[in-house]
Amino acid sequence: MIKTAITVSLVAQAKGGPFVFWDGLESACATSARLGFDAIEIFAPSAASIARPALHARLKQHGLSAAAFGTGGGWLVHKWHLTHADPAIRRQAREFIREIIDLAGEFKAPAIIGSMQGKAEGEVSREQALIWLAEALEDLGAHAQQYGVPLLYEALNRYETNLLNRQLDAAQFFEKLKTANVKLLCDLFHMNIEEISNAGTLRACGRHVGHVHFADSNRRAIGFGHTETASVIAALQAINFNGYLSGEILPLPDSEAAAAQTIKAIRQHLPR
Ligand code: LER
Ligand code: MN
Repeated sequence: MIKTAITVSLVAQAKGGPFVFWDGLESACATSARLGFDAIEIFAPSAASIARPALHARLKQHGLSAAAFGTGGGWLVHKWHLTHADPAIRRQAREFIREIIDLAGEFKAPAIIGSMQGKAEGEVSREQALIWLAEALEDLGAHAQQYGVPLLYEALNRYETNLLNRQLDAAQFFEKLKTANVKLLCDLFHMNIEEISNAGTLRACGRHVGHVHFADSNRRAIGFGHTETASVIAALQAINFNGYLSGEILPLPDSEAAAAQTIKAIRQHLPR
């Protein structure tokens, strides 16, 4: 069954970014549960910043799960990433992500590699960056396996990275890895920039699709832009997707209205 989630950012440096809730875990959990979401997706500054027993208790109290944990705090707070020219920074990036995989694993949730993939620039060729990215996905994907969750890799649009911008290119890249535990995070906002067809791409990626950032063409809640949603949902059903549709969107006109529109749009297509 397809599940529903909404994003909460705990990272001050992410201000202005595409996250719905910004006022801490308690209010995010209370509003998400009241609106009927299954889970929250958490963007934290680091693994150590999360009080684990308190988060377990809060999720339980509200009947919520953790859908996923972002790792982009490593980029926003420290400017670390996996394809940096400096080997010490690449190592710090990998350890930062490994710690979030361990945190997320405790919540039976996957970690997401988005902005932590970095990009090819300066003395680092794209060819070299893709070798480092593959090494990191191999290592971290295998590391996540002990928790029975995948590692999510997000192909970002051309304005954010020059590594892998299209979903099928990323899926084909995974097929060269020894681990089968790396899955796609398909963000419809990035797909609207890069793909010929959102639905056709999801169908082509099939079993590789692990998580969806449910965002409209303008990065607002689905229904507030011009993305054609019925065909996307039909494609996800056709590939037997049973992960999360997670609203990683701008909090417009405000957080609660963006979250309410997200769940309304999902229920229009997937009635309970
Ligand atoms: C993160 O999920 C994302 O979509 C990126 O645009 C953040 O840089
Ligand atoms: Mn995203």
